[in-house]
Amino acid sequence: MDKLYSRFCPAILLGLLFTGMQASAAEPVRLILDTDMGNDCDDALALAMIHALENRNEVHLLAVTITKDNRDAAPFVDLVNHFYGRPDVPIGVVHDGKTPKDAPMLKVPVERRDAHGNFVYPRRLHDGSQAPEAVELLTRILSQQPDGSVTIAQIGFSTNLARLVATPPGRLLAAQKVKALYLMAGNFQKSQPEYNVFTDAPAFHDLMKNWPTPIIFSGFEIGLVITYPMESIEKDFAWTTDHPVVEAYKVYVGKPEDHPNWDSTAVLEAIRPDRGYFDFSPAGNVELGEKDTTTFTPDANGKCRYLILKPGQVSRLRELIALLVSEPPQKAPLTAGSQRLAF
Ligand SMILES: [Ca+2]
Repeated sequence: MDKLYSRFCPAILLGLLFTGMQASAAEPVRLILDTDMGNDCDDALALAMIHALENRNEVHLLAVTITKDNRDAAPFVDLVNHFYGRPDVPIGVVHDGKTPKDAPMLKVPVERRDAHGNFVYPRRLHDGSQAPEAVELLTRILSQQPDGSVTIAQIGFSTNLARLVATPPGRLLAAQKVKALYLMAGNFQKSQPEYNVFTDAPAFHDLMKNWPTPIIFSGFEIGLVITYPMESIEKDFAWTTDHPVVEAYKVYVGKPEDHPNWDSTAVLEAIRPDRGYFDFSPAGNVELGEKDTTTFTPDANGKCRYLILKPGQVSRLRELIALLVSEPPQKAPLTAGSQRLAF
């Protein structure tokens, strides 16, 4: 071994080792968000949290697909993505879907203009009809990903994902590409129907039957307790005068109060599955029960588990989610006043 080699080899090896460790530590979760944006402000809180975690390279938002069949849903998602400096996130919309009714939490920020007539929140999409169909987009995005690499968080109805796996090629694609599916759906404490399930119950039934990967549920009982604090809305956004998610929250909630935050819990666990935020049920199967309730049957070979609240974690999770949701974008927030986009 010559002297030069013996002197530098350990350093090079160490350097390579460290580079390898960094590469492995920095691999972000490849996430697809499927949302009924507009039916509750917690979808907007969850999207803001994803952007904060993407700032930290913990997640890469591959696409957002929407199950609320309303023309303002895609423009709202798009303007939030623009606000956070990620204008290129692909967005897909449901066709012939549920809850087409207009939603003020979407319409107010989508339509608001400044004194010069410019949109306060610039966006690429001005109507959902300008976006591709959701299953088409899911198929394209999944096909481009490495096998077993994608996490999906569904925080609305099962319409899009049930359609994806309704065909053998769709099931095969999901089985190949998706690591796990996180759902905000169901109620595992009480035998009561839950909104995301009963709004498209046939789709939920089909999803449970056909979805090929592990499924982790955040049930109604979780987000009911881990509320979003109104105090955060009032105090944590002093860095901006205009924020589309704060605006959506205020329009939706309508009064100064904490609001249940179901969707962020499923998304947080999807991105940080190893932080011990929750306990888990044993493995089992979830089915559509009577009157659109959800039934869980333990089965060692079952593909489903549901989150269980650790009482000692509630305040930690409320604070954590509020900190992430209120985190400023990495670049200056994109609003009409920032002059970064002329409209
Ligand atoms: Ca939702």
